[in-house]
Amino acid sequence: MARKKLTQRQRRRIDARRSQEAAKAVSERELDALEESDQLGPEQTGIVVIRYSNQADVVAADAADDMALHRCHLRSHLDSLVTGDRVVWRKGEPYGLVCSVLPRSNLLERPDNRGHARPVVANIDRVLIVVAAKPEARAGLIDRYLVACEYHGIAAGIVLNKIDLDSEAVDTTLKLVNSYEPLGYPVYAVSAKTGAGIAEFARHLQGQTAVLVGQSGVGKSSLINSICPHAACKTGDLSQAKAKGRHTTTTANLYPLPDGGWIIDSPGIREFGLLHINLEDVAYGFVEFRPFLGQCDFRNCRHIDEPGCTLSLACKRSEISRRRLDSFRQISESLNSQS
Ligand SMILES: Nc1nc2c(ncn2[C@@H]2O[C@H](COP(=O)(O)OP(=O)(O)OP(=O)(O)O)[C@@H](O)[C@H]2O)c(=O)[nH]1
Ligand SMILES: [Mg+2]
Ligand SMILES: [Zn+2]
Repeated sequence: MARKKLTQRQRRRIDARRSQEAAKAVSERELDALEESDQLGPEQTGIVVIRYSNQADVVAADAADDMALHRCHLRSHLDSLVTGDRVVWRKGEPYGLVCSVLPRSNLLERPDNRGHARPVVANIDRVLIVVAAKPEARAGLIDRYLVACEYHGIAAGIVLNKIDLDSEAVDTTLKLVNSYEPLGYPVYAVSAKTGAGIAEFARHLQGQTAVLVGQSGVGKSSLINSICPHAACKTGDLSQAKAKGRHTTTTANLYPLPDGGWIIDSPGIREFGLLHINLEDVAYGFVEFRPFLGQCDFRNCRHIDEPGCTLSLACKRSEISRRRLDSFRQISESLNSQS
């Protein structure tokens, strides 16, 4: 059945009602009373599995004993809590309480509709960029993700999913993803549908916290389902006509891996803004450019058409690829139009 579209007014009314309920649900005084009552268990460490407006689902950090999700209230100072955060929390029925957040090793953000940074996931060991032949992989998007990973100092890898599809399209995409391997990014070619390459991929994930990112419809949730038998992530059909994904996953969600470690499903995104990142950081985010940086004739060289630009020269000598240099220039242009 087709879902009816809400009018703006209806949506505003719903939002207002939700925020009234939220305000009711988390008065600090009630949380004080809860904390002082004997209804909560002892403090323990946990990991945020999914974040709701004023609550979060938490799993015990030592999940080997207890894989259950515990819905918890949040103290008001914990407003920026995201999936992957390590927290101190206390078990309780029906709700436990998150008392504090432990220091983060990193935080990935993306811009919201107004261009403000919105935190998405924290404490990531590895970002895995998932692409497919359908929806068509966009090299520029891969590069933007990689720049963000390099900026945050997070290891990255590339996963080509749906290798079961029509071989010509898969070959083109494979060529693209394989070009990242010499740059130091591991590449995996898999099919969530047939299971090809999945066992080896899963072995590489063991013991880490990885987040799957990438366009909607590339099969991030399907991959998690094929690796974690109990995950049961919702997956969505691709619109055949446009070969363009709709967003099925709407919030970041963490799943335990069968042999230890965690994997995070994230909502598909079309754009990956590079907030707060300047041109130098972008250039540094192209790892193979690094040996050439700081050597252009002009100190403030933008590496576009300046004379004596070592990047342009390196490209002419095929020491860096034309495609990656063009991609760098596109990102640099988009930074200009942001500021
Ligand atoms: N042929 C083929 N189809 C796949 C494969 N993996 C996923 N799909 C299909 O691709 C579609 C999208 O899969 P999802 O797992 O929902 O994609 P997603 O990346 O999680 O999408 P969002 O949640 O919207 O970001 C579904 O129809 C899946 O059945 C695969 O390996 N081969
Ligand atoms: Mg999904
Ligand atoms: Zn230059």
